[in-house]
Amino acid sequence: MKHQISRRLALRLGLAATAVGAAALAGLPLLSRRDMLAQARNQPPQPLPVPEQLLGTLKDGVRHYALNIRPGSHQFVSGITTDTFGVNADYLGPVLRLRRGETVRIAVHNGLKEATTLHWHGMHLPAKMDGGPHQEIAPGETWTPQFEVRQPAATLWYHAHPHKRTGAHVWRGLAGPIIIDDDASSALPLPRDHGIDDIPLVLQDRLFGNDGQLLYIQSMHDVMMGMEGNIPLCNGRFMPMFEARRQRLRLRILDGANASFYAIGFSDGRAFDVIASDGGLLPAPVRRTHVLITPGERVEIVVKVGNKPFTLVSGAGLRNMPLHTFLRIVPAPVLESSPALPGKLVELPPPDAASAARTRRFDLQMGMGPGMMMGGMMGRRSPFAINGKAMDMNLINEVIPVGSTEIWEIRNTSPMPHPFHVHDVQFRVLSRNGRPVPAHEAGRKDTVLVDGHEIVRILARFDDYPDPKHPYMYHCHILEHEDAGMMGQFTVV
Ligand SMILES: [Cu+2]
Repeated sequence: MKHQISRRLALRLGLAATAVGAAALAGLPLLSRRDMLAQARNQPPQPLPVPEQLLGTLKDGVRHYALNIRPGSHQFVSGITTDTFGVNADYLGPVLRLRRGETVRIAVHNGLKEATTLHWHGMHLPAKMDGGPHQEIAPGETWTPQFEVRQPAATLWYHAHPHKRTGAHVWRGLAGPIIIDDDASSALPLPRDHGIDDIPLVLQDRLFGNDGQLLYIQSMHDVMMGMEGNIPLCNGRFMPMFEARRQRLRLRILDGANASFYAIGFSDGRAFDVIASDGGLLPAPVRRTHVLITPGERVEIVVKVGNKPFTLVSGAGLRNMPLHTFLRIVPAPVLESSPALPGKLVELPPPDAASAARTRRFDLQMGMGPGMMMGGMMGRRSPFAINGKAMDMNLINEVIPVGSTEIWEIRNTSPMPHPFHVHDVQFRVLSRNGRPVPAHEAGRKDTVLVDGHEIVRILARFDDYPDPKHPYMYHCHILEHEDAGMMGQFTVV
């Protein structure tokens, strides 16, 4: 893994520690990482919160769900109460469980005092159901999108996506997992008992003041680098513990951070199998000891438990990377058996680049000079742009004919890595700097890391839902970059 991480990326992974220094320089009160760790050590072991599943109610052939966005108060660390936002909960939200082929209707109520939206990250659906910045829900209002689930089993997620305030709302807690099931995945002998051997894990980090409240953007540094915290969180809790009762665990891992990259692995260096990427199952399990995930990305992994406690960490054994512990896993005295992992999972033909009608180029731009910084701060010109333009709600940047297949060439003109996300589609990654990507990145994806000065080519099909009026978004998934303008809009017509 070491050799696969560039120096730029290693520097980026080491940035979390500098957030504390930046806030201290700004003269802000801070509960230090050491104080928070001391507090945590004094608490009894905290069980892993497993989000409840929302199965919906079938009525006249449509499955109905209700999500209530609301303010809350939550203990990330035992004994410290923090003001938060949540969805049907104080912080984060339930698992929205969908089935391929069904039509779903989701009543999203906004119980906040400010407008927000809820975006279905990774879903293929009509643009006006997408929950992007154009589908704003006013305080007290309910938005009720309806769509058919037309894609394979996968772990997706939902999160707030209001114009220029996505970072602030997600930081506060507006996010949750989506799990899609289908016949192909149900037929496989994979762990599938929610909360027993099939666990969604939302990995994040947050920065706290010494009053225990969340601190958000304190300086231009936080915008330029993205907002990183001093405390790692797993399902909204600091270093929780999970008691494993079966021999194998399936972990559906989401990088739900605003800006942090996590090199996921286990404390004892044990290998695990990656079985799914963002958009669903891989053709076969891929054996790894580490997987890098960046904001918005998901991996599903299956790990053998064994008879000793172990921890899910980021950065273990990797030079120049901070070590975060996300989850402690403790085996029960006697483990129930799990079926062996199948050697083959689903049919997934390799991408056919020759089917592309055209290549579209996207230059990710991040002005680094003092002039650009000042311009950004004075509101004259954002230092963040794609193809020379910062996000403009009234500008459709790209128009794509329905039914077409395209290569998108994403060129990072900055030294800083950016995870690039496209709404509506699950794409395939063709190459990174002209070279093929590793097997765990070669499946269905909706978010892909573009390292500093790297060129990544992806292949996407825009199959249906033509609508010249309602756009989809593409953007950097470092939320502070997105909010600062590294985003554009496309329509399918
Ligand atoms: Cu970015």
